[in-house]
Amino acid sequence: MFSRLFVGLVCAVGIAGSGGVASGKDKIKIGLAGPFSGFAASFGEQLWQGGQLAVKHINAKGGINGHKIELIKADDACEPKQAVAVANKLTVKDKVAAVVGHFCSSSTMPASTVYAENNVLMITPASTNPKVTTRGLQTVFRTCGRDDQQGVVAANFITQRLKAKRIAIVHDKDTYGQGFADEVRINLRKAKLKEVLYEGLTRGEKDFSALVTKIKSVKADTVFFGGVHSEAGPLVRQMRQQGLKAHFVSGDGIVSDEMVVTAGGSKFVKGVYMTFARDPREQPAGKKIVAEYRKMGFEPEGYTLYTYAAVQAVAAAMAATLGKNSRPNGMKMAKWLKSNKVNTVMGSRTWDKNGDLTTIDYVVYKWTFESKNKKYRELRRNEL
Ligand code: ABU
Repeated sequence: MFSRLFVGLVCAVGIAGSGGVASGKDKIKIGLAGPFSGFAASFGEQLWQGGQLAVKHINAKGGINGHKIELIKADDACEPKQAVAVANKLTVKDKVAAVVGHFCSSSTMPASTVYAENNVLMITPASTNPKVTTRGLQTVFRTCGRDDQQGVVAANFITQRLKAKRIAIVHDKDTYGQGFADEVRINLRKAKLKEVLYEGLTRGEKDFSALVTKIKSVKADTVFFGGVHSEAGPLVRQMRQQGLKAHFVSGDGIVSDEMVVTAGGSKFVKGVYMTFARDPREQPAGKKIVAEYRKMGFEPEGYTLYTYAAVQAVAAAMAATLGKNSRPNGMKMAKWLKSNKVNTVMGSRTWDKNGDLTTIDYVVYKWTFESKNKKYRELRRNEL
């Protein structure tokens, strides 16, 4: 409602596009929205570090068509209502030209409606629920993959490599966690593996002993968990403490060092499998930037480089579509991104008509703790 009123106001004063630069040397404001507090704050830090360094590098080269970028940090705490409030603030008060974020699919979806209504381009680096990009919002993009793609890889791994016979599926009842678990379930069933347990836990709970007892009682040889580290860590620790040796498989919701912290130590996480796209830290395009992060004392794990890439995509689309003395226009930028490639820190990227990447590169990782910068690595062929 609030955002619709704003659209009306914008039209009434005759501004053609979204907020942001008008002329001269005005700064271009870009929102960086994510969970900077709460259970997913470690992911928020990945997003912030990714966005900040990208902006620093772009500004050092003169900015976008001569305009420097100002990054506006906005904390949604992965709470959908707070995410909508953040989206309204970024569009109405801050008048950002584009948004990089959010992190949680359950926040990204309602926030993206606000951005679309206000003609503001939004690129999420990390929200993987398919519905983020399949609701017909033209200005919504992502630099990560989707859980229907990730679900196929996880299910194939569980059936073909682990050769699981008795799978327990656990999820956190969240848009991402349950959605991903359901994609895995669909693909396991296609492979004729019906789960022996399908159970939702409550986010924020720390005592999973009753759930572990249940998993033991159904004699699961493998547990798939759809959710994030805040519950995955305690769950795997309590499984091991109760003597349950079943394989533990999860996804990109645990690609944070916080997985080790929440589990209570590497001995509980060692051997955990997870699906995630191919590690951009290993790609030639990002080598120098990865080295720069490490020099700063920050390991660009998880979604850091995805956020850097999202800022690069915003900058490229804006540079190509921003006329002299005009304002950034979400629809124009979106159209440009759907028909051009962007060279990013992760390599060259292109997007389809929904705003999804045309590259699908999910693989399986194992937490092996081989070195300080390599706590998890891609599984080799035929390796378990
Ligand atoms: N994709 C990992 C967790 C973020 C989300 O999609 O909710």
